[in-house]
Amino acid sequence: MRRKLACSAVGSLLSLGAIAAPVIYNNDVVSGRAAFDSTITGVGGTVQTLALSGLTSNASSWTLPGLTIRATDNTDRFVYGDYNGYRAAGRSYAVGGATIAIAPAVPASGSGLTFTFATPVNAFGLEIADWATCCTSVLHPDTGAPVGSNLFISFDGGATRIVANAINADSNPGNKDYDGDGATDYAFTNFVAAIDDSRTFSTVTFYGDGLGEALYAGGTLRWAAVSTGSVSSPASAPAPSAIDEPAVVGLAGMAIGGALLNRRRRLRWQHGRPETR
Ligand SMILES: [Ca+2]
Ligand SMILES: [Ca+2]
Repeated sequence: MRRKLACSAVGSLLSLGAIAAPVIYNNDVVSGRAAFDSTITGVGGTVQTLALSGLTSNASSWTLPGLTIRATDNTDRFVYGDYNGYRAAGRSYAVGGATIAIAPAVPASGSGLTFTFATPVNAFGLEIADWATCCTSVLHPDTGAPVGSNLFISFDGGATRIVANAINADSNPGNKDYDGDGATDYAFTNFVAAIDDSRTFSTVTFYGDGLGEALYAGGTLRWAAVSTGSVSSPASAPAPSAIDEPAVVGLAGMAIGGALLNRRRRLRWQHGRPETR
């Protein structure tokens, strides 16, 4: 009996861990869009898309159908209508619309963009241009983020997810051999997204921390609101009736506490400080 309970507890712990994990995308734009859309429609969701166009350049906010975008630090931003002329040239790796300039500075979060939705969402993706052209050796002792040029998505100012890390140009998944000649084509376009189906959120912030790096974000935006747990929790998650609830709450607390402790430990090592416990 005791052994049976222990096995059941481990199963619950793993399931709870799966529920808590956000789903992250970092792909070239073509496969990224497809993967995101497939995930959303696969759980019965509807993908909303908006190809950015007609945005006023050197402005700090833009009101659009279904959402507003603003520069998080309220500074004016340049709008790049067709990054590198890829759309005009018919390139498959072109971002799908205009992009807004981001020049990562300290604090990095302020140099990004804030998206506020009329109807709350829990899945959000956007297209990036010119990421990882430089600044992939930047240290981040202030935040504990990995070395390099990182991209982040945060829902409602809560937990911030690193959706991409570049330590060189080849870290950008949009730099690949598109024409099949055996040599990488350095397109410097990619798609990043995050899904947090624990609940829904009204604002999403996006930013990068590659200090000195210029990048552009937007293109075709994608968003959705999926059912709670539908993406992160596999269909094999235990039925609620099969679980002793107080025990699960305790295990969830332990799992979260353990994860936080591990994260703290990792951050300490990244800061180069000794363990204190
Ligand atoms: Ca760049
Ligand atoms: Ca090539």
